[in-house]
Amino acid sequence: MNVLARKICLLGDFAVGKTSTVARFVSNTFSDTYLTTVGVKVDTRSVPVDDERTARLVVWDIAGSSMIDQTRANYVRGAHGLMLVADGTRHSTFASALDLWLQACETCGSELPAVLMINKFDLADRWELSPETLAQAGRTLPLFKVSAKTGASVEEAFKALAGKIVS
Ligand code: G3D
Repeated sequence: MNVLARKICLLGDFAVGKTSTVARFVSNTFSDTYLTTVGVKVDTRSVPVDDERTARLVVWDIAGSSMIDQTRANYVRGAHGLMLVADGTRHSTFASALDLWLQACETCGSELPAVLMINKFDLADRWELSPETLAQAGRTLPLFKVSAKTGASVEEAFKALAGKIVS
């Protein structure tokens, strides 16, 4: 089995659920107790990509509030892919996720593969994103409606990114 290490960076506004989606993916847990990420947290999990290859995802999660330009540049440098995270209940976080993607690509000087997770699908009745907005974004990049709380589609989103950056 060929094991390929790949760096993934989480990008998204404060409190969209970056830390929660990583915890769901890495250890299948969810905590309601809010603990702000301080600095950078790095977790890993391996996922099979096909019969011959496994991606060892090294997942970087950074505190949004400390994301000054230089920090962000260091954070995304060397990334193979980006997990963009928005909160479906806050429309502004959607535009931010796409902006952060463009800024990261500028920093790295190339278009980084990305997947967009719209988190908090368990609160779908409070979502502020229209089906048209979601459909349009889905034509630009793979989009998953996820819930770190219930676990819905979190695994699928990370596996989709793994497939993108290994293929
Ligand atoms: P961040 O790492 O992007 O800053 P966090 O975000 O993962 O710390 O999550 C921010 C808040 O959103 C937390 O709530 C967390 O429990 C909540 N949250 C994360 N994912 C989900 C989800 O899928 N559904 C719901 N309903 N809530 C979620 P608090 O209340 O502690 O601020």
